[in-house]
Amino acid sequence: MFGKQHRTLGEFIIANQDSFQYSSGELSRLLNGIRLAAKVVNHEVNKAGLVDILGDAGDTNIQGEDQKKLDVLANEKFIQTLKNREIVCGIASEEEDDYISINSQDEKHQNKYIVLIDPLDGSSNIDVNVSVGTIFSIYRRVTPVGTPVTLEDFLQPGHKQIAAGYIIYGTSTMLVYTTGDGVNGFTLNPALGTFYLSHPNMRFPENGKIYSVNEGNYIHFPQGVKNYIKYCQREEGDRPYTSRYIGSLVSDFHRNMIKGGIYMYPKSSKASNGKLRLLYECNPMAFLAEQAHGKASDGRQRIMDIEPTELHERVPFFCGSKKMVEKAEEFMN
Ligand code: AHM
Ligand code: MG
Repeated sequence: MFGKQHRTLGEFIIANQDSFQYSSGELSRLLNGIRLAAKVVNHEVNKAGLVDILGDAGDTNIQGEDQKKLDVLANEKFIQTLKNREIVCGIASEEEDDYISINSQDEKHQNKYIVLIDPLDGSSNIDVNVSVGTIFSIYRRVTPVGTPVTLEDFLQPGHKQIAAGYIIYGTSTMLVYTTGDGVNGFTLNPALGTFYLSHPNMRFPENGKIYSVNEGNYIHFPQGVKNYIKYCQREEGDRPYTSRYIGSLVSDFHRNMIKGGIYMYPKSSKASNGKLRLLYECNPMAFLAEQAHGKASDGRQRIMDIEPTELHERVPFFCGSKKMVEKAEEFMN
């Protein structure tokens, strides 16, 4: 059913923990926490259509519980699960204005890991039954263990990530992640509640034929981006390319990684840094892209080399098959 390999995510995490440079088993526990939260959120996402008959956000459902918007709910589930594990010292989320500092049980701030998440990305797609995703990024703290976390722990460049991944709630639910040793994808068997290794060693084709961008913003794009889009559409060689845009970063990225393609969210005359957030959208996707032999850039430099200055900072984002991103960069420079 899931190809030749029947290894579960849990087994895979344990089997690979020794290859990880800080092989304390803590990262494994953290990834297991994410695996659990993914299953809980998957359950909620799959019920989404029922919200219409059980009541809207803000209403009370038939069990007398307050209905919550799914992105709020996903945020709570991830935070709860990560807090309970005694591994994470700080969490930043798209849903929270400020970062959350977590005291370990003994209040001695012994936990070492920082997690940044976008609990439910592409959430405008939920109401119309289109795939959404969760994105996560993991770092070691830089301030000393034994002290509370500070903003400095969160503002690390992407190349310092020790793990990153996403969950895609699509026609099937998948968890795809990297710890810096390639990218592996696991598909959830909903009947058993178990993720199985279904996509070992995922790689972007070096070149592709899909471009993904919100072309409704075309007139606001910089000239270089407009020229690149025209290049994608020109009848020449292996072009025109196919345009595919779901409006859900995780889904567009996932398709492009499998089929070959480029995702773009450029800056525009309306948004000087584009829309996507560096710390919990672009950096984790960039880490995955590079580990999958693809590339991620802001048009000029490597995403993972950007020194962050703010928790919710935005950057232009070009990500996907290496040759396509390089070509787009040529047009922009
Ligand atoms: P969100 O975090 O508010 O969901 O926004 C991020 C999403 C991405 O998943 C998607 O690629 C992009 O926004 C779509 O934006 P637009 O509708 O402007 O094309
Ligand atoms: Mg988002």
